[in-house]
Amino acid sequence: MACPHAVVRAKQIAPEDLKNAPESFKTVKSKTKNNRNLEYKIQLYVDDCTGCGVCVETCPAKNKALVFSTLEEEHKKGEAENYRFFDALPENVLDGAPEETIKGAMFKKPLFEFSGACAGCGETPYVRMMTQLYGERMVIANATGCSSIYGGTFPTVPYCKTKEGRGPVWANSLFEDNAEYGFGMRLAIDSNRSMLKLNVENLLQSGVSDSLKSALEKSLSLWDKAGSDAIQAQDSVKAALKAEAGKVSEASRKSLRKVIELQDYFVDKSVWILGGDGWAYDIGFGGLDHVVAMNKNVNILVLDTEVYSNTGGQASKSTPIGAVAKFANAGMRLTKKNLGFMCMSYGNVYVASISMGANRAQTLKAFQEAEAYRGPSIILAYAPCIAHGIDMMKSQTEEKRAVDAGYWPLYRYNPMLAKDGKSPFAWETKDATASFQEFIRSEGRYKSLLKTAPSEAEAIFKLAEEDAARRMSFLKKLGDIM
Ligand SMILES: Cc1ncc(C[n+]2csc(CCOP(=O)(O)OP(=O)(O)O)c2C)c(N)n1
Ligand code: SF4
Ligand code: SF4
Repeated sequence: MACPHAVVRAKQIAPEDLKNAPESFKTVKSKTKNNRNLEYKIQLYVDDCTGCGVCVETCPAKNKALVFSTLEEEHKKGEAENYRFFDALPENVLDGAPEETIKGAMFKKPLFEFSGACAGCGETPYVRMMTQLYGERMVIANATGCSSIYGGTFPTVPYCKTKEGRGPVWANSLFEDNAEYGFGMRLAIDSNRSMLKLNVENLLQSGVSDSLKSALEKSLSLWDKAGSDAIQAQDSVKAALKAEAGKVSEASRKSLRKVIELQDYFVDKSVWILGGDGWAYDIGFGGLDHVVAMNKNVNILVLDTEVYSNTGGQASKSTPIGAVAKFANAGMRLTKKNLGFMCMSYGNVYVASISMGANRAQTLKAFQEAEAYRGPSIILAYAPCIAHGIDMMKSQTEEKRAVDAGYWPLYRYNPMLAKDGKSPFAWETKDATASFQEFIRSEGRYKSLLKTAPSEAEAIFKLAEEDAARRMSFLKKLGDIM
């Protein structure tokens, strides 16, 4: 889950699929409850490993399961043949490991792989995970920033597809209008789906073959579902539509043509609007605010590095007090904007603040709830970056340190719970177990204040701690008042 470059993959494998495995391809018995005697394998795609070391550092075992090795050594051991064999094996074998669990989600093929992000990037594990969950039917509007550069620097594109040809649809618009861009995609999908439904109803009325009729009726009965049943039903409709061509009456021909044109819309798309804090908190904020207030089903993922990373680390309204950034050379002096609260104040917006390395289960839950909520959702994801002046091998453990030190909050606000008479706000941040001062002073972006504003540094560090405590205590109280 932690590898920023999707190099570490896990699969369950049916024993019969191992018949032609290379000799060096080792597996162990899968521990899931399955009745196919499945084997389990973690494979590294060694040729695409950046050597960032995040996996080594993140491994929770006392005796680390992973150790550094050279590419030459791994080639000698046959790992190139191994990953090629692994890649060709059936994907998404989820027996005994439902997609809702971390294990199940990680058995799914990442549909974002080997991007050009910096080694150890804190943003990309979130993007990869999002594609494992929804990539087969997702549409992405990407704000300009690191995520658009590693997301699509032509001619390479890290977004990929399954063997069936399904994968994310991705596009990048301007920095200043990305939320609106994704909103437009939502409106277009909604319009295409209503047009499709209308034409299916016309077709059923004017008469079609029994096989097409039953396939269409099945898909209509799953209209609001997006799971594998709905995808299979859509595939059956597509096959039946192909067989129907040339057979239908004159009266049905126009509707049939329209249904064929829109046949990929039986299953709803999952719309994701991505970008950094420079986009979401600053330059694209007006549009983002407008879009969440429109109450349409869009998901927004803010990759929060607390600076404009792609242009070299300028301060944004997400930069906290004391952090040194461009345009805040002597340390940021104003508090970090509370974007989560601003969105929560509407009451109809799903909001989550997450940090993968601190709580993987909460991260997964936030993605799942955001996607399941049929209104606007926003996830604020803490993302360490080279601009923070840290050892990027520690990007995931730094996410945990930030939460342990009371620097970054974990919470979820789910409007659905309020509808059921429950409290919509879940405060998931434990009281700090580590020193705030130690945490910030270990990062270059704060430490450098001792050089850029030596006479004020100590006072500003104190202010930074007080301000973080104030923000935490404000958020913590929301459970009682929201
Ligand atoms: C209106 C506008 N202003 C400035 C830029 C230049 N620009 C491109 S990416 C970027 C930084 C993006 O920062 P952020 O949104 O925080 O994303 P990150 O790179 O941190 O992922 C800037 C300033 C632009 N493309 N458009
Ligand atoms: S070293 Fe980095 S890129 Fe290579 S497998 Fe580990 S986490 Fe992934
Ligand atoms: S600059 Fe930061 S956010 Fe951008 S790719 Fe590098 S580590 Fe990731």
